Amino acid sequence: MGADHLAHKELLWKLSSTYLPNDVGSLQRSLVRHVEYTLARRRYKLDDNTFYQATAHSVRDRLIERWTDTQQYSAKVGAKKVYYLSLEFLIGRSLGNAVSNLGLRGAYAEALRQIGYNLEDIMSEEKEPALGNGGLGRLASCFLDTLATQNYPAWGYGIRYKYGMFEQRILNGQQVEFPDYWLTDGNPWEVERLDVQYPVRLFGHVREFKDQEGNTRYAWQGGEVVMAQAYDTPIPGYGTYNTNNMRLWSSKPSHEFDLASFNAGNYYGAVEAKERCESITSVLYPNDATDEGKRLRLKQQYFFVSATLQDIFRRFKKSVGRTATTKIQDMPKKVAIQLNDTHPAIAIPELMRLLLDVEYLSWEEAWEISRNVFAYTNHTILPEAMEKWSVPMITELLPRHMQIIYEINHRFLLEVQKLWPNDDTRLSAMSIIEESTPKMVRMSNLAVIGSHTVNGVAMIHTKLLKSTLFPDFLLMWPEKFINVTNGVTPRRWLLQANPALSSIYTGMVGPGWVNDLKRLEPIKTMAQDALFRQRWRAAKQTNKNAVVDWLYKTMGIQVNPNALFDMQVKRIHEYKRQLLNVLGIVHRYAEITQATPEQRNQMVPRVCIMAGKAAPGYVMAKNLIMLVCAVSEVVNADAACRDLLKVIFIPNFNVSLAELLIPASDVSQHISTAGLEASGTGNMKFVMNGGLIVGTMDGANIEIAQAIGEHNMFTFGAKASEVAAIRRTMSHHPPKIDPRLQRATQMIRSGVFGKPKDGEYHQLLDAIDPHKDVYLTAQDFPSYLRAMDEADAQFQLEEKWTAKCIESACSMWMFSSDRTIREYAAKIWNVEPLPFRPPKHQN
Ligand code: NBY
Repeated sequence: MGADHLAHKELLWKLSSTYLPNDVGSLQRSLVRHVEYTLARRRYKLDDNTFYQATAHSVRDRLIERWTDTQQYSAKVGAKKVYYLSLEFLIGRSLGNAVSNLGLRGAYAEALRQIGYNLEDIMSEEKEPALGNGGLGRLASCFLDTLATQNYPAWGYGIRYKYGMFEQRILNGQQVEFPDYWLTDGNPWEVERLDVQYPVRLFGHVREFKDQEGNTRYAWQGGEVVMAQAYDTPIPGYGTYNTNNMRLWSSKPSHEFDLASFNAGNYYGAVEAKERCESITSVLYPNDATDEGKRLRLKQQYFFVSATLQDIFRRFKKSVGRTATTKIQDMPKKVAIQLNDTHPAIAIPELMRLLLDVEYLSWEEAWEISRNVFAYTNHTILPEAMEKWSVPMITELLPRHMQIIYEINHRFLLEVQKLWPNDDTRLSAMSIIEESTPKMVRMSNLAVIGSHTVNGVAMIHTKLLKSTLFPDFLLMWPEKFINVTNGVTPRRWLLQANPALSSIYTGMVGPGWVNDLKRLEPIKTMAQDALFRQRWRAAKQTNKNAVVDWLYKTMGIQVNPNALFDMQVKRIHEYKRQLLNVLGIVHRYAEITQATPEQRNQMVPRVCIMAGKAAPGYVMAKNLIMLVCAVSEVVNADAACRDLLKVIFIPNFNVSLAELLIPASDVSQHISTAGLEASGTGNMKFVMNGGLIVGTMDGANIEIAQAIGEHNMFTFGAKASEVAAIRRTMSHHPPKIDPRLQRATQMIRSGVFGKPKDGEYHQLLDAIDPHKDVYLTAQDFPSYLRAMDEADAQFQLEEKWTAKCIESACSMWMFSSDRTIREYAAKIWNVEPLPFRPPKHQN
């Protein structure tokens, strides 16, 4: 038996241990094999979609071998792992990313070409998973790419929503939302792990009892049990074998649940219960900056957190079993959990519950472990975005967690009282519980108290976080608060999105820049080289031409490829001030229509592109889209504008569209009211791709200006330090309205762009009345126009402009997520890279 077993093992090893060959012929055989055996089709001229499926499966095979080996290796070594918990991962399309990270782009392109297919066309067949709202979800995906590339043992955990971010269509000039069922053709990038399922309890009650030592213990019982089913997606690093995992949970009914209802003879009840279970992970909430407080959302959060912690716990305990010297108290040596905003913060009481009620630790021991495991990233200081759950809701859904939260708060407030006796104001500000009716649980306070480190996402944001959101906590724990400025992955946002510029870079400094962006710095001196500037402009023109073709093909709009391409593409929000942009466009339109032919000859032609989704319930944001579409219709039809001005709202902005648009921009706008945009990450992508930005001194714009030089950015507007005073003054001393703003608003109000029946435009414009101009739109209008004029003027100095773009793009290394993640690893997680290298004889 023993000998047999060994022989079997050896044979198995021999059969499975070599990596697949990657020469063109082998790739072709793999493609055809998948067409025939995975997709069950043959002997037809197959469409691009079928070949997309086959290519994806062939690439997936190559990901899986590295992935399983990496995971086995890190388990064997027992390395500390990072777990990035996020309700959102906006991964974008996978095929291009996978072939390029595997170093197989050329080979696949050739393999496909020889059999009559084009890799680019095949890639555009992929439907992108939109499992996130915007910046926060995309950041999580950039982080996963970097974590894999830099060989950190790290997993992402999230939800496999059946319906992602809604599809936006524009019907009659208005946003209409359509469900995004992204799984219609199946998903070749995921592996359903039927062996990885956990029960998750909801509702029920808490039973109190004494254990054998006479300690009071609690058990959470009854209620409903839902199953969490794991789906894994390999996350390949660039130029490394290391392949990490993103594990997303899907909800499904548990068997017990079904049986109970069936046995009670309640067939319809059983089916209904099944539906209820599945609804937990059915849809992504499409709000990017307001807290909806919906019960289903809390269910989602707890469902995903509970499954994730059970999974982490199981893996940790397995490793404890392996080494025998590790104890449960060593969890912080093996596990670092990063909370992406407060959305997964219920993990703090959940880990406490596991340690207290399941592991039977004392409160002090449990709290010590828990606090050393968790860290929390804050992404906003907008009050309306702060998550709060009503105490009655948590009590009903998670009764044991409510008890634990009260206990955390009780012990914490005792500490506060010791530090500041008789300071009730401070006590109520720091309390996890807000004493309103009903009482509310402030998730941000819970997250701060339960984490060892709290970070903001750009310097100014961290400063405001400390001074306005958590000043008392800062006094108590000054070392807890740190800044880690955001970054974006150069793999997707340069190498993949901008092949024209990438090949210039690689030609200059070799391919090493892709995971070491600092290597671009020497190229800055090339800004003085006329020939190089010409090549640079040619690359930009290639990217602009691609957008010109796309606009014509998909929207039937013709634009002047030599115009200045101006873009503002991001979620629609009052604080992001798309209205300022529209008012600027209306002003420009007025100037054009009133200009003499000679004056028109002097004007710089512009293509103004806007895109972004409005949350379905956000009236002002939807009104804004309506106005943009109306302005676009009038301007584009006006012969006076012809080649001088085009206004385009591109529907359904997503990651793939961003990859098309960003490389083609000359100027992009990042014009939030100072102090309100935590960081922004689009700003980084645009500058890396050789665009210049018009921006306020807000978020990461400030650090970008520092890195590229202020002379390379068109900055304007009130500073964050001035905003409060300006707001105070305006109510009694409203500033005089700029006559150009007066004219623009007058045009809109008088119906130049139509008169929608519900006064939508009036609603937009009333909000910038100089008495109550909350977002300082009217206030900043004159300096905004000055910045735009400056951009126009500079754009005409072609050579100087190109030099600015080169200097800026090649100064952006610190905005690579590679730098960001190194900081997280050193300052927060205390983890080291663990490169996995396959045995020599394989590849
Ligand atoms: O996170 C964004 C910030 O606005 C941006 O400045 C920053 O660069 C980026 C990355 O740090 N925040 C963001 O995208 N937030 C959301 O998408 C979001 C999603 C859901 C909810 C709140 C915010 N929610 O409460 O459900």
